[in-house]
Amino acid sequence: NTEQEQRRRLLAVATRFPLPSGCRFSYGTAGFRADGATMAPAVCRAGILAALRSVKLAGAAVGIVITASHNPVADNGVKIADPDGGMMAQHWEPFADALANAPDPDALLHLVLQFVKDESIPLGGQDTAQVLLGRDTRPTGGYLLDAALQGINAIIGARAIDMGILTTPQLHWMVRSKNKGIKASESDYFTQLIDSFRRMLELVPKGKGGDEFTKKLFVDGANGIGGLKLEQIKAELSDLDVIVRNSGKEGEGILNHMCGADFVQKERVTPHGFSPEDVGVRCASLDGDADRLVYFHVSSASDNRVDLVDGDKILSLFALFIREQLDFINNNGDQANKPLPARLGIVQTAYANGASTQFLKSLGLEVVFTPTGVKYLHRKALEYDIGIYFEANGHGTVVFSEDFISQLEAVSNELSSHADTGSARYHAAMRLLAASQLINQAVGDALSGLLLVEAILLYKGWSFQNWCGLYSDLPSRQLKVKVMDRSAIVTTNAETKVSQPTALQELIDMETANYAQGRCFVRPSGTEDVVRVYAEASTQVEADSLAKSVAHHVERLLG
Ligand code: G16
Repeated sequence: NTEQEQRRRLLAVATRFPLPSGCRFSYGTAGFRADGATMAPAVCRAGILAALRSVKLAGAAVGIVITASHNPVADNGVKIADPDGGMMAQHWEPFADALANAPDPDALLHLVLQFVKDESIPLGGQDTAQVLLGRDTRPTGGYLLDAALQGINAIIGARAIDMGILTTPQLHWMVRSKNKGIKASESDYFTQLIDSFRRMLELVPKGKGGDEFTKKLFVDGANGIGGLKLEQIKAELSDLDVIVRNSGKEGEGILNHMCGADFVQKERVTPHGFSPEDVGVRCASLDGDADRLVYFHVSSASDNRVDLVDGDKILSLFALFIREQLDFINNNGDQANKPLPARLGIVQTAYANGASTQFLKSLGLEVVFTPTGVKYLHRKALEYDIGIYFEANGHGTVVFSEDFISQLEAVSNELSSHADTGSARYHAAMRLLAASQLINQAVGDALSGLLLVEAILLYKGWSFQNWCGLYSDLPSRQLKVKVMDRSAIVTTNAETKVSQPTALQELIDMETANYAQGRCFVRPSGTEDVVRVYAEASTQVEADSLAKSVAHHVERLLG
């Protein structure tokens, strides 16, 4: 019977993908991640989990991406997307952890059956689940995709749909679109991006003064999937002259090695393939699965340092633009027009440069903090009519509430019915509608983020320097420390304080007190086996020294 068949399938797949002895997987900041060669059991079980999640949610599409994002090429991992395109709901994480670590087939079967009972998941039906799959360009991707497929197929009634080699945000977008009943292929994704980008450009006021914008843009593709996808569409972006380096093509270099958003943001030097000769050109950098975006400029012709525009400054640009459009809509001097009240919220993490937070607050914006991880920021941003979130490392997006979008549509319809399509109010409403189409509302997306940045710079007539000069970052330093067991560090207060070991926070406070504008925190990474140390101070030498002394304390206390 069906129940027996279900048990048989689960036991069979668990037998095919045994957990190696001594192996322990942990659901971290963005799913499971480790050496790609060891990942098959965790990925197979993520397949089981995704299928169960889809059954639980009445067959809504769920997503799996095989990627280790910014990590080195030998690593791999798995990210799971919920039906709204966001990260998997956090209350399923303990089950994900337990399932990945079930020591033998019987334990796995018992765990699944118990969970299915507790969550009232109706197993055994036909066509009860669908899971969309994507993977990045890592060499272990194909083999891990097969493990995921076997996991999904272990659940009766589950259908796996392989969407191919994609950026992570493409797959999240596809899951969201499919569940909204919108066409969800890769070409639909590109069409939406290109069309809304063009609409943004059509709305740039003619003859706007101070035009410092230049068409040329160099993009560091991290030798990953983002560069390859950008190559596919760049011919359609005729207002830009895009040149992709580290594009991921054969022979260009190794994924994320000396290149990519993580490298540029942490090291503040030019990525591989860029040189001092690039002075004066606007440059952008993506990470390996294209869910992070930073910009940079080669500082001088004599060395390889860069001026960085990180996630905080991308956020600031988006916030300025959106606030300006809201002002056009609301302060139009015509009493007949009803205002459009919108709660605009900014979400950051402890890594946000202190100068960025001060800048945003000086604009009168509401700024809130969450722990590191898109899963926390995204959820917080959804509490607003317009929520803008970014991590300093370049992960972020803008989310618009459905209610606010309907109100914008009502404003634009009303104005066009009065033949008022030349007004600033109309143009502002249309710009926000185009931006809501351009930006990927499922998750941070380097490609859609890049196009929104370019459209806003063009609209403002801004050069890289205009943008970079919005405020000056406080000098900062980030270090990684290898310890025996990073889980020994427990943090609180959006990761700004260590609650365990208590001695560590006392030492951090003591060190920080020695520096003007000093700020420092430590936290265990959820994607790498390291503890991260972040320090800020009024000079670079001081930020370096604060980070170094705190890193020593971490090493000494945790071995
Ligand atoms: C993932 C998460 C991000 C997070 C980053 C680093 O990014 O999606 O939200 O900032 O990990 O996390 P941690 O400091 O815990 O290692 P990605 O680009 O690696 O998928």
